[in-house]
Amino acid sequence: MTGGSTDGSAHGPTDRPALRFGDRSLTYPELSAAADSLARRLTGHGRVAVWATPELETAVAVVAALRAGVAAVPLNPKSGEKELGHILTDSAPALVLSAPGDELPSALRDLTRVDVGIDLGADGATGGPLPDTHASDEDPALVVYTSGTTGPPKGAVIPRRAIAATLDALADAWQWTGADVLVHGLPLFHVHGLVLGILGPLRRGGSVRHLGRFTTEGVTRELTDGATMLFGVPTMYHRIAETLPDDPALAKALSRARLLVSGSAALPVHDHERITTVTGQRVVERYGMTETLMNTSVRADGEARAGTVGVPLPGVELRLVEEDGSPIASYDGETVGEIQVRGPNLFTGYLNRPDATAAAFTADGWFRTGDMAVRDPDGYVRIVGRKATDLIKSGGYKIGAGEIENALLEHPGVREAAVTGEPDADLGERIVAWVVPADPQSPPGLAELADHVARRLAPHKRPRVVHHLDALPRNDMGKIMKRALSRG
Ligand code: MCA
Ligand code: AMP
Repeated sequence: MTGGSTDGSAHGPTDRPALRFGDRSLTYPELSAAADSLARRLTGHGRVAVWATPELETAVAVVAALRAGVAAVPLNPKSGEKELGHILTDSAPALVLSAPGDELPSALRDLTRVDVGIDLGADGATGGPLPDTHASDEDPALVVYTSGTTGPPKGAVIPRRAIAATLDALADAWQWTGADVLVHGLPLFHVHGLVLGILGPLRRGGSVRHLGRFTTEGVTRELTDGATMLFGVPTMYHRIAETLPDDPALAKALSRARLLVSGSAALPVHDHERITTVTGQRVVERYGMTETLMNTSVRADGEARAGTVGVPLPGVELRLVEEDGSPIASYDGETVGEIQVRGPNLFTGYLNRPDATAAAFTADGWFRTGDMAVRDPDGYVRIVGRKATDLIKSGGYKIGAGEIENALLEHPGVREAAVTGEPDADLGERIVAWVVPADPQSPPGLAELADHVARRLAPHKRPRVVHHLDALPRNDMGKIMKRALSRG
């Protein structure tokens, strides 16, 4: 398996850009200078928070934390006050790293702020070699917050070993090398955009060009100008599929790409087909999770099969289990079971949540993903659904119904609330709020509730539809019957 260093330090002097964000870029020597200079200030600290804007400074901050052997907690810069408060209390970072001009919310004002400098030049690494961090492979590299069905998000502790293992397995599956130039427009506070999208190219010694925000124009420009790979969530590929018929430049750019990869949610077969028809390219799907990093992928040298997430990556053990936990012995492409995985790609646990960590694993170390799938006789995995209906995937973000319900209940105009996901061609699923107003004469409207949730949690967690009801349908035990809601 191919090696490398996740923090880019194994790649010798080269004038090739390691990172490019808009018109700002860093070569490997410049990245080393900036990251080492920052790393010296981090060594010996506990966890550090990173204000994860889609900018060069975020990448430098995370690389510096890796070099210092300090765990980084990426923060969504659009986090609302409640979500941010929870993450800060739970992860207790020693410092917050941010770009010099960034305005930070009041919740972060008590933390010591360290500005990330990037303009040191290739010779800017003063102060001698980095002190030895003594970081072991099992030490945490990242703590990434991820939603569950109820309660606030949990911090998945991702060790250095998992990042290395997953990136090297993907290199094997995708024939990913230092010659690749990746383009992406994903946020940098989740695994997809940060681990695959930033640390991936650095481990290979390649380049990444971040778009700041996803646009089809940006994709066209970069793929026309030498980029070889594109990573995106299905919403991005859906927008590409919608644009393609009227955009020959986009079609041409995509047809030149070496590899188009989709993940974080299922890419509908219709979008696969529309893209293939116009560009001749088959989008490769891979399946992962914050807790497991990447589990399966369609291989670059394998048969592309739309609607599947391919085969287990090297080093990943994958099985399907029945309701009672017994493994399904033979794969017929029809029998549905829960996916369980085991391997060096897994996280070590949820921060401060031994209960949740214990519940997530079987006694013999398999991680329960909660994803339901069938497996073809030749090993290809097809995800068919999720065990928990209270988890919503919208735009590739995992969102717990419970956390939105709790936020809605904090609005004075809401007496009762239930949240469901419903199919959405663009987002995959959209968040729907079912609300019993405190005052039926003046029920809170969509904009009001969307703003309320966006301010408290994050904009992507806001409801896109609100229904007002006289009462929520409940069973004899008083439990809300969400299926009755979704049927209208
Ligand atoms: C709208 N906005 C608001 C409000 N309404 N802000 C405050 N209050 C409001 N009421 C803002 C939004 O913040 C956003 O700002 C803009 O208006 C548009 O919002 P929205 O419609 O939600 O966004 P979009 O442009 O439609 O976004 C689609 C997207 C996005 C770009 C596909 O969903 C996205 O980036 N998804 C990626 C998720 C991801 O990376 N998941 C990976 C998880 P602005 O435009 O300024 O942002 S990791 C994972 O799943 C595993 C490991 C795996 O397998 O990968
Ligand atoms: P997250 O916790 O945000 O990391 O989301 C992980 C979840 O995203 C998985 O448990 C799956 O439900 C879903 N997911 C990721 N990739 C895919 C894919 N290619 N197809 C279907 N679902 C996916």
